[in-house]
Amino acid sequence: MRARLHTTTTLTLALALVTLPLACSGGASDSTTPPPPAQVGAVQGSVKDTSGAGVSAAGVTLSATGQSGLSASTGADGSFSFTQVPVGAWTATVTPPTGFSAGPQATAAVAVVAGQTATVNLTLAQTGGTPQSGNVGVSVADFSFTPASLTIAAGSTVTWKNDGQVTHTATADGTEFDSGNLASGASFAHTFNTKGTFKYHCAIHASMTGTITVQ
Ligand SMILES: [Cu+2]
Repeated sequence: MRARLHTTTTLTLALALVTLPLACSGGASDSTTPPPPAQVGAVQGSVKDTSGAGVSAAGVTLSATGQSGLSASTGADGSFSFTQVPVGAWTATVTPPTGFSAGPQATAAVAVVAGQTATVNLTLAQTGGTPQSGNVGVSVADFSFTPASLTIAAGSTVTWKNDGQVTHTATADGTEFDSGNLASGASFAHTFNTKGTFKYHCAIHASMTGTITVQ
């Protein structure tokens, strides 16, 4: 008798547990609400080179699944803007003009919200031409170096700055340099006096690699 009572109680409890989530999920349907009218927002931003200078006359496109693409061109200061962009998840991509190459920051995701202006900043790496000299910056992000490939004149100093949120390093594959751990916001400089190609990586994230070519 005692055993039977126990079984019944357990069964009731189990049923209550099964029924509870069903009761909670009921009534969530809002099929009576009419669909909202098409809504739009705006996107603005800039295209810069790795020294922070604006890149003019660069083509920027916005694309999103199920939407027609939008395109614009950067002004003299590298800025661009889009208006009347349908709400949704868009991807902004810059096509590098002559003298520039697309780095990991040539594409960025941008969420467009009704009535609001989203900002997206893109970065291109300089290519060819004379090697950079003096103080040259490399941005360390989560999880890439920009520019990943850099050509400098012998005697130039490269400064890596951790613009990401997590700790990274700039560590030569050889023995030329090693920043040690760079916390978010920290930087490390190394002067390259010897010509050659120096590959490096992040000692924490093996997929982060870069190359410094000294001419
Ligand atoms: Cu890293």
